[in-house]
Amino acid sequence: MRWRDPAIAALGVLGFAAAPRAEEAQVRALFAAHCAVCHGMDRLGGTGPALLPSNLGRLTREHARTIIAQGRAATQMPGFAHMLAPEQIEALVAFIYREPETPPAWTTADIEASRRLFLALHQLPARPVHEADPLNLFVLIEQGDHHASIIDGDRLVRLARFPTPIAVHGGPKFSPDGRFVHILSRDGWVLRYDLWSLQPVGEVRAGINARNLAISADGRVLAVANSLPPTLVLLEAETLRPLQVIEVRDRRDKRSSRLSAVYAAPPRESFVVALKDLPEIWEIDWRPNAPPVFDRLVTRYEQGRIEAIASSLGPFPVRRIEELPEPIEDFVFDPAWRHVVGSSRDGTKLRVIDLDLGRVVTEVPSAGLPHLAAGISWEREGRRVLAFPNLREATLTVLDTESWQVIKRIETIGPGFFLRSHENSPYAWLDASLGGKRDTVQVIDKESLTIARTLTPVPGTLAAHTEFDRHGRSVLLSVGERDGAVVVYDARTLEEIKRIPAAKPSGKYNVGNKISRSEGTSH
Ligand code: DHE
Repeated sequence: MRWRDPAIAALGVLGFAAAPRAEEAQVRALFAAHCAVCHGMDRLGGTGPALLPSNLGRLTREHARTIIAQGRAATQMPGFAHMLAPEQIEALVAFIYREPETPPAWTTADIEASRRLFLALHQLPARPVHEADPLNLFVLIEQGDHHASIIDGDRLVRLARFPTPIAVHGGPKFSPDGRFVHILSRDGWVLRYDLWSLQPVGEVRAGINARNLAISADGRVLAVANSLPPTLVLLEAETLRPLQVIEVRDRRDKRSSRLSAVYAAPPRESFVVALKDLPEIWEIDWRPNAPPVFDRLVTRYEQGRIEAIASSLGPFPVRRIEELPEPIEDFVFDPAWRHVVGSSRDGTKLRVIDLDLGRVVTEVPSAGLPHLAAGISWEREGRRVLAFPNLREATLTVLDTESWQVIKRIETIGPGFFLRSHENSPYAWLDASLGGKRDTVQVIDKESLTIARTLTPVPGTLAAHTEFDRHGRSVLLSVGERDGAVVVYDARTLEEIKRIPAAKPSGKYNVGNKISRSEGTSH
């Protein structure tokens, strides 16, 4: 696979911001001698991850220093303490956290050059090579050694395990028939994997630092939201061929913006994109050369009320919703896909944006930095509610989706990241991984909005992401760091039924729940 191939270590040498000349030459020489073979002379990554400030955002300098000195367990990164003096290690740390003088580019040609198709569609079997229910498989991301596992959701056994790009983040996205899964790494690599024949079929690098990806409801187009460069990349899913690279800039072409996230809105036949540095949301029609979303809206609403303006950028028309009070940090759709609920940067306000009218229609005060991407909904007392955890407050917020009023803030044992449920379950599961009780999850009664059970699967060990199987019978919970496990619970009795060993398991994603757009999971 390409991200493991040293040949990808690119050759171009980028400059970097001012440091005294002799020191600069020395650190360059050090980097070239010891690091470039795996991380690329341009620091864009190769067999090792990219070493640019945007890609290192989650790594402290202290940790970086330790990794350079002592290496990184379960990776090919060796320690250099026996070869390099502490000052040299320090200089390398300073170097990799320095912005390049020229922002690195990743053009359509770079994307195309990184693309490899291992197997074409006609070379793949016509039916699954395994006996498991293809719609009850889980894709489990194991960050400990950069692998993914395919778990049979009925027998709760591992069917396959394969290497992924380094540092996979966010939800993989499935083709509408559930056959293919697309996995994205923080360094922008997309891996397409066939869940019927249990083998990777292709890979491409869509950007240098990516946020997330989405897939169109017809399964034909993938959209990758990048931070570096600030682009939205549209790929043909079957071949991973770049279809269009959209530079994210304001209308006057003056300011560019990183992207926060892209999500698919199937009833609208569009991708909806939140911009991180500009107060805009974009909607992109995923049918190439289709009439812009704007034109279709005009037929439904009188023109004067529509504030969005259409602009056409190549074959995929972009509709801009502009002049929002500030950029949207994180968002979730309402169950009707008409509105997005987005949070302000400081997390003190939720803004409900009507996608058809193209403007904010309601503001709701909030606190604790809502994690809206983790939001799920369900029917309660004849009304649909939307619930989401808060990253800086030990609460779960429950909103009414008609009045947009807060029904309840449920106090929990600690701030959490992930929330999950299923149509067939009376419970929602929430971790507390951002607080002192990171080994504990809580099970919330969706009707009474109270805590039904508090579970600590392995005391002292991180317990985080959960996902139900497609029938809502069992719940799989990621526990632990390097030598961790997926702990399986009976969704009704809340008793543990099995442990599947896993290397630092993070997210796991059930095919059936994802392709049916189950109300209890993220999309
Ligand atoms: Fe995530 C999903 C953003 C840190 C694990 N995370 C997402 C998504 C976004 C996001 C926009 C939705 C993508 C999708 O599914 O299409 N995450 C962010 C951040 O902005 C943040 C706070 C900072 C950052 O470093 O980017 C962040 N995320 C983390 C972590 O530290 C986590 C716990 C460990 C990790 O892998 O880096 C983490 N994020 C996850 C996981 C999902 C995710 C497991 C998928 C959730 C799901 O069930 O769909």
